[in-house]
Amino acid sequence: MSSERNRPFVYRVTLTPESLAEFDNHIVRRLSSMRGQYYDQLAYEAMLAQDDVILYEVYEIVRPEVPGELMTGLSIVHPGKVGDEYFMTKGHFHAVLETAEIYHCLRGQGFMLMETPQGDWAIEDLLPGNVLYIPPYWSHRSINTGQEDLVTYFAYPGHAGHDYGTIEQFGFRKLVLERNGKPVIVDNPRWRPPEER
Ligand code: S6P
Ligand code: ZN
Repeated sequence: MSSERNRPFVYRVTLTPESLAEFDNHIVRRLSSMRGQYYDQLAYEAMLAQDDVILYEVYEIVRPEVPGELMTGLSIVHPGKVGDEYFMTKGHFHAVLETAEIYHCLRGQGFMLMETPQGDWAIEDLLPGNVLYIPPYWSHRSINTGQEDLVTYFAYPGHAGHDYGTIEQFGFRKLVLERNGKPVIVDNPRWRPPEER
């Protein structure tokens, strides 16, 4: 396959088993990989004791990790909650902060929560047809607030890399929780402004 990929190529994002088999990598993230990330730790431990459920999956077309290339693929966040906090991705900064990313929402409903190293934050809808442009410096986490899979197609520079450490330590500035059947945005008590870290 790799030699063919020095020429233009097509792949599909139709989500059929055949189309998913065209991706190079399939990453599966389970509840156990998110210890400390959900604010309700009792709910987290109780849920994990029952089952190490799959929270989200990523299908990647792998390209050389160099400027000029693009990493592309599908991110699929399953529906569900840990306590009253929706299933979400870990979230990350790009290791090379000066790199942007686009997400095109194909199915489902949810949000992208974003934050800069200075603590500025933003949230945008992920709804079918929406294309979200994430400029350089903004960390990002997808959150599924719906009843079905939240499916997004992403593209970002080949050399961007991932930095998960800051988010693991402090989380994002905001949490998205369910209240009376609806998503609400609240402050994350674990978050600290950069000058207090
Ligand atoms: C990579 C891009 C996506 C995420 C995926 C999973 O830059 O943003 O491919 O990797 O949505 O999220 P995370 O935070 O676990 O990498
Ligand atoms: Zn990214």
